[in-house]
Amino acid sequence: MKSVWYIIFITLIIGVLLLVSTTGTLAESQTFCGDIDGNGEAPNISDVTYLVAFLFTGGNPPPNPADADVDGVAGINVSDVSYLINFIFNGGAELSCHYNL
Ligand SMILES: [Ca+2]
Ligand SMILES: [Ca+2]
Repeated sequence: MKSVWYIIFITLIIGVLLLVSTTGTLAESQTFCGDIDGNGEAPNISDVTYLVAFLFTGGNPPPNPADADVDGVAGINVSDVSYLINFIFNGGAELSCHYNL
């Protein structure tokens, strides 16, 4: 559990750095479960960064909020961040978006 919080902390730092160094807008595209930043790419570190920024640093909301609710439990929170990190980097359980927000 401690390592999960470490990963979240590191991700938060990376997210802040990316937000500071990134400008521009996201292209409109069809999204899917885990495509939190809506760029049409498979869930990756940029989706984690986007979600962390939204939750903790006042970043933009996900284009399709249901795509960010990846843990199958209603609501977007740190559990979704943890679930997404586990899926991407640790071969965790499949994403389970909750489309009834
Ligand atoms: Ca994406
Ligand atoms: Ca959730």
